Formats: sequence, C-alpha cells, structure tokens
Amino acid sequence: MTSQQTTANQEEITAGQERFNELIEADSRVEPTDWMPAAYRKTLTRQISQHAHSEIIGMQPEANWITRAPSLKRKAILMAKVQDEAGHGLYLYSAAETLGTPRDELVQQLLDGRAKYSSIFNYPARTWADIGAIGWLVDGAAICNQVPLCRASYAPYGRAMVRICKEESFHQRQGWEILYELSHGTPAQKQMAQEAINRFYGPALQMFGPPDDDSPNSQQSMEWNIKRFSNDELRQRFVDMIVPQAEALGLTFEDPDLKWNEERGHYDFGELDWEEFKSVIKGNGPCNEQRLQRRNQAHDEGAWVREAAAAFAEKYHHNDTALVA
Ligand code: FAQ
Repeated sequence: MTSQQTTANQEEITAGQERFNELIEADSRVEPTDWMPAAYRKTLTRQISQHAHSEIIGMQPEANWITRAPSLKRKAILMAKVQDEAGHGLYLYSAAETLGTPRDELVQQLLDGRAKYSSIFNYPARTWADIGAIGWLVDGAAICNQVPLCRASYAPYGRAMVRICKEESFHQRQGWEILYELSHGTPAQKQMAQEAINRFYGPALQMFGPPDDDSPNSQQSMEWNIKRFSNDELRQRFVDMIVPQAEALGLTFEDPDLKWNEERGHYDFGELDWEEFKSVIKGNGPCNEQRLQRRNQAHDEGAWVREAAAAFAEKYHHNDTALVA
C-alpha cells in the first residue's frame, strides 16, 4: 500500500469513527452499511450469535415434552411455541450475518462447542410443570432482558427484537396459564408446580448474566447503547415483577432472603450460586453434553435439506440468468 493510500484509508476511518460517534451520541441507529469500530462489530456478533444459539438450543427442553403434553390443545400450543423459538433463531442469525461473519461459521462455532448459549437451557425439563416454569420464568426473564434490546443501537438487532418480544409475551402467558391450572388443581398438581418453581428460580435469575462487578462486557456495551441496563438492574426488575405474580399463583420462592425492602423500594433476594453458573457455562451443567449432541445430530440429519436448497438456488439462479440473457 502506498503512503497516499494509507493516508486516504486513515481519513476514511477517522470520518467513519466521527460519524459513528455522532450516531451513538444522538441515540440513533447504526446500519450494516455504516462504518463501525471493529470491537463494536465483534461484540455484537458475539452477543447476537449467542442469542441465536440460545433460541435454537432452547427448543430442546420443551420439544422433549411435545409428545407428552397432557391434551391435544396443549400439544398444539407447545408446538407453536417451539416453532416460534426456531423463528427467533433465524431472525437473529440473519441479523448477525449482516455484521460480516457467514451463518455457517456461526453455526459451526455452536456445533463444536466454541460458542456460548444461555446457561438456562442446560437444565432438564423433568415434569409438565417445568414447561409452565420455563414459559413463565424463562420467557419472562427473556422479555425483561430483551425489551430494552429493541432499542439497541445496531438497527438489524433492534428490529429483530421487536417481533421476538411480541412472541415472547405470548410464551410467558402460556407458561403462566399452565402453572395457574396446576396450582389450582389437586394437591399433587400444586406440589408439582411448586417443585418446578424451586428448580427454575435460581437458574432463571442467572440468565441476566454475572453480577455487574464481574461482567466484563457490560460497560462498553452500555456506552455503545447495545445494552441499556446492567445485568443486576434487569435482574432486580425481574424479581420485582415475579414476586406478586407468584403470590397470584399461590406459589412461593425458596429464598429465605426474599423480602420487600421499603427503603430501596425493591425486593431483596439471596445471593445466587455463581460457582454453579460458571460451571454450567464451562460445559458442566446437567444437560450440556446432551444438548450439543442432539444439535449436532439434528444438523447432520438436516444436511440433505441444506443441499437441496443450495441445488435449487443454483438452478433458479442459472435459469434466472438464462432468462435475462
Ligand atoms: N448464559 O460480560 P457479560 C430465551 C457470558 S433467549 C451463558 O455480562 P454480556 C428465549 C457472556 O456471554 C436467552 N453465558 O456479557 C427462549 C460473557 O461471555 P463471552 C438468551 C452467559 O454479553 C425462551 C460472560 O458470560 N438471551 O431465553 C450468560 O454483556 C424459552 C460475561 O458476561 C440473550 O442472549 C448466561 N446466562 O451480557 C428460547 C439475550 N450470561 O461472550 C427458548 C441477549 C453471561 O464474553 C425457550 N444477550 N454469559 O465469552 C444479552 O443480553 C447479554 O449477552 C447477556 C450477557 C445479558 C446475556
């Protein structure tokens, strides 16, 4: 590269950086064609692809219950929910791709265990009540975390989140309704609902990520208007939301430190098991191995569909060009 070219490149970068700074400062949106800092591109690719992987892996605990859902209606509802999660994964992979890394590469990172996905999906769904707990608590936590992401500075991510959040709201109501029926059913059903809540409370709170003083990405992501609230702020918001909802269900949380703090105007809650969280993220949760194995199997079994789609696209493209010619 000549020194003239280098100077021209630097000028372009400086102008790009200035424009980017203005967009962030004005709380405006960055489009894929805009210049952006390499670190901004990298952290978004990381977060959006992990989010996509979570949606896809998150299908598994629920899909395991489709054949065992207690009625035809519940089966249909659960199937629709699981399909929605697949759709969320697809919107998010599309958003991530606009940052430059091909989808195949992102998917490969998941398949060979290099990429993270949400810790919560490494826990099993043991009973039908767990499907209720996943809908109410896991989708509930997802909504709390994701509504602010509709305003993320990276436009394709924000746009994808709008539709995802609408669908997640249905999911949360679906979970709530399952638990409501069970908690107002026989004593055994109520107990099943209570046990599901006991299992999912801690892991659902951990979905918001590590505490703020142990969250290496938060500060920069907040400065770039990707994240609008810190992990702890959103966790608190979630606890404040679910406590009255649990009361309405007639269920309780197994947390002796959970109580209203008049001074703070929020619920206090107990310290979560962060050692367990770290261990699950490292791959040692109850279902990590099973989840990845199943995803790899599904990917292999879907090879013929990808090949057929590629062959069709090739043929279509060929005919198209032939028509134009
Ligand atoms: N699990 O510095 P921070 C759903 C990692 S979708 C695993 O605080 P950041 C819908 C983090 O990646 C659920 N890893 O990171 C559904 C980072 O590692 P890295 C998924 C976690 O990015 C329902 C390291 O720890 N939602 O539920 C977790 O600023 C039912 C340090 O953390 C999203 O992905 C975790 N829980 O904040 C589907 C939402 N937490 O990458 C099916 C979008 C943290 O440096 C059925 N993502 N880590 O190696 C976010 O909002 C953020 O990425 C956070 C983490 C808040 C998750």
